[in-house]
Amino acid sequence: MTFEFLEQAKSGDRRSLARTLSSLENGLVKIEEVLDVIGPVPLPINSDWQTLAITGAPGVGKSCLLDGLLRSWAEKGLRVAVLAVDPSSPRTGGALLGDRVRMTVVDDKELNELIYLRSVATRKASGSVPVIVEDMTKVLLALGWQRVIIETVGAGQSEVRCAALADRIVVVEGPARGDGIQAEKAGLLELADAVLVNKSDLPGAEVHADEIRESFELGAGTTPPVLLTSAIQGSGISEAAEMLLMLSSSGRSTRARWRERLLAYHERKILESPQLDELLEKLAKGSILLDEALHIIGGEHNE
Ligand SMILES: Nc1nc2c(ncn2[C@@H]2O[C@H](COP(=O)(O)OP(=O)(O)O)[C@@H](O)[C@H]2O)c(=O)[nH]1
Ligand SMILES: [Mg+2]
Repeated sequence: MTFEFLEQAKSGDRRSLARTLSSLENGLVKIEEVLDVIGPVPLPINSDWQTLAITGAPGVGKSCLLDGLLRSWAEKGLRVAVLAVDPSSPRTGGALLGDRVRMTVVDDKELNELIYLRSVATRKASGSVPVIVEDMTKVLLALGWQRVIIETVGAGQSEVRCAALADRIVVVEGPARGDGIQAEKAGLLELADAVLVNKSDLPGAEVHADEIRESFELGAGTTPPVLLTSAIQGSGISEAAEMLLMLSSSGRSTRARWRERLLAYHERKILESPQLDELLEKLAKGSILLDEALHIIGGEHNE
């Protein structure tokens, strides 16, 4: 089967790029088939990251921040693509509308050539969302997008796993709400290479930044940078853009990240097993045990 749109995506046509990504999302093509046509994922240059996750609770201002960050990066001539993974939008099943309205940077005629925005429709997606995001990221990098940003809500296993795919993770927080840093937040902060405390125009932002810095000081290794930003007022954005571009991995998050990647990889193996249907059938009938099913899936790849 030939996929003409892959060739067209390779020559820079955005419609064909969109079609390629949708085809991955809907399970109509395999990543290997796509890369066969468009070419391999380039290796990173020096120690620069290729993928950055922006994660945090809904409403903290990730999309607004990204609008400002993209502007700064595009002004430097970087080609940046964004994958917005946001299951919270009821209308689209992704965040297309919600995100597009605030992304003013794409209205800029000089910069929009350098920016590509795409939402991942998490409810429509056929396979596991982290797997789809991983594949889409590969395609974007292979097509010459220099950096890929993954915007994802920092709650829920699938979302955390999407973030863990990235080379670096920035956690976005809002002002303090007087409840300190509870377990769920601490778990997310464990993955952070940097933290942006947004809405610094509102009271409590500095207090919260201090709380986060203190919690980092308790851990081992270098502490991730914690910066204050106001996406609405535009303050701290160019500093944050600069800091993020140079960001090295904090090291302390490495284990937690590999844990998520290992789980995602395992899930992928299961979902992509050619015997999955058959095994589910047998499990349902009670003719095999879970252990046996896992063993069969594991064995497929060692033959
Ligand atoms: N006061 C204030 N509001 C902000 C700031 N950044 C974003 N917001 C508002 O917070 C809401 C959620 O922003 P959005 O970027 O969609 O958050 P996301 O869900 O994290 O992507 C919107 O109403 C924004 O206008 C900020 O720096 N200060
Ligand atoms: Mg958003």
